[in-house]
Amino acid sequence: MSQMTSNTRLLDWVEEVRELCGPDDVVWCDGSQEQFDLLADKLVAAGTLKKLNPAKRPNSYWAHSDPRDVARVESRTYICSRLESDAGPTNNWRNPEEMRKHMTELYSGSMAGRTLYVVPFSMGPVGSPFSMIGVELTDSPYVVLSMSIMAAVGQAVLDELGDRGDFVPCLHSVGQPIKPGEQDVPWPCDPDETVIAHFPESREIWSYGSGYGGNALLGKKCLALRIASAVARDEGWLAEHMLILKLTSPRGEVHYVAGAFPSACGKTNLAMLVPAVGGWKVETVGDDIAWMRFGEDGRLWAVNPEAGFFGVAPGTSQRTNPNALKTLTKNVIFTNTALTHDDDVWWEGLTDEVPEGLTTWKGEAYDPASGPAAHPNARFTVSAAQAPQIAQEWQRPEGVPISAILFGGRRASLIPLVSEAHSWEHGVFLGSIVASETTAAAEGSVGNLRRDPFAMLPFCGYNMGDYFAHWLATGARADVSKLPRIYLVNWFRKGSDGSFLWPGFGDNARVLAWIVDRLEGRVGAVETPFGRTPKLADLNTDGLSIEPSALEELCSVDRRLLVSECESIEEHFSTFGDHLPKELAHQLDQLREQLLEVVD
Ligand code: OXD
Ligand code: MN
Repeated sequence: MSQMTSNTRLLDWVEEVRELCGPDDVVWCDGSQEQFDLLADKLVAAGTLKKLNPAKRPNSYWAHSDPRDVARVESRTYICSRLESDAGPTNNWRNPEEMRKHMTELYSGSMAGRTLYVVPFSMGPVGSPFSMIGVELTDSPYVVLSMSIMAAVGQAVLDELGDRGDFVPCLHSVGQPIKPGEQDVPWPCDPDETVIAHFPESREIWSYGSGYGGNALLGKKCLALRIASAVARDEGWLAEHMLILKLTSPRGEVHYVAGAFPSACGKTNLAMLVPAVGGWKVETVGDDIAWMRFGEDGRLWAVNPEAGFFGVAPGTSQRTNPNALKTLTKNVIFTNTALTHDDDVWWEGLTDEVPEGLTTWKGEAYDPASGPAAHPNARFTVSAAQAPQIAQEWQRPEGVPISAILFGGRRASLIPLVSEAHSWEHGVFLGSIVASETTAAAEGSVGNLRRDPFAMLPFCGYNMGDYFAHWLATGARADVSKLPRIYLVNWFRKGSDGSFLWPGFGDNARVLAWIVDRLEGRVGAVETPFGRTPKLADLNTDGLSIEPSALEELCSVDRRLLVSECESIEEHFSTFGDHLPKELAHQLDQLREQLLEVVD
């Protein structure tokens, strides 16, 4: 298809990339089902996709990647700001001019023998004043299909862009040109040279060498988080790695909750939760990203800029996330799951029994001795619109007003099941110290902490210390009575025997219910060093078999463990040097004071 715009900036850029990368032809994506099906057929013929059994999973596909290209590569992800201090201590930095030079060499001729696809996309509903338009130029048809599910794509976006509208240029090449006479491979990539570069000042993304997930679907982590977070700092809003859910109480009260959790902490499960407590309802607005800004009413409103879910498949089951399974019944691209003998998908955790005759994610006959059947980072890509529990207002241009923000990590000890921050500043402190703990089984040592502030460690497009300051400034210019309340949650606390104290999943609704009771002013709380925790009688435990002592332990804070926690937080904070806001150092001092009281 020929070009469908007269936007000269876009036309000039496409021409420039065509000359640099040297594809055989250029195809503009119109967002039609017809074009989607045509590309899918092409990928089936090339061996990249396999069509799944239509009787079991209509219009769905299975892909398996090169084993060297299976996840986001944080070590090769760069923030190329002019000053290194603007990237900060948590990001890899490269001088923008040096990076451009290096990558221009990589891109030179990199699309030979391939087609260059022009994918205009909108993060957020087309036409919403809060949406951001990007254009991804890619030589991967698999990326085109995935982007078409994850964002609004095609002519409508170009129409919105118009002649002079601005967009974020997102250049992507898998980095494996096809030489004349050479046969293509099902999953081209160049892992040794992979680079994912962000230029926050000029708002550009350049990605080379990987065809997988966040490295290649550039609207998600690259645009909607890294670039958007830098834009949000400049423009006074928040671009966050957060789910958004709609919670309706048995009384009919509606509250929208946003939540930031590091990877592997059940964010998608929480966003799609089926409450274990009667009368409560959870609906999904988004499972990964929230853009939040103040509305005219002074409240903080959140938009999910994505149109689909790119979720981790392993561990998803009838018990952990029944809504996800219902969402995945048709129109899905699965990547790196296992394949069943009758052309359906399977992954560890889906069923207790491993089916006979599996093909692994590597395309080999399954042998339990040689590792899992599905890659641990196997993914589903599916439209959010077909999720049965999607909130009807999920694409409302102005978003939804947020009542509460959750921060959670995986902590076997110390951090209570739930605690409420005393203030916005205290909440920012709690967000800044989010961490996940490695387990003894995996690492041979307990208590190995990885701090992941606001779950944004891999996704903040500028200096994380300045990001903390931006959060504090956001609260400072708000009407305090209208700010969301902030909560720290921890579903992963363990007892002395090493088993989880809290059942998690649907039972996490009990914690959400307590939060609503707090928001509605119905219940009191107990003061702890991390904020206010529930009075045990206020937690709804109907139908939950948990010992009162376990519940008490879950909500308690072992002040002795605070000693090493404070040292660890100090060490974490020290990495930000003079970019650390004084307020956070002050919050740490206050935590320490509680410690002194105990030692005295
Ligand atoms: C994701 C992630 O893929 O956070 O959402 O890694
Ligand atoms: Mn994520």
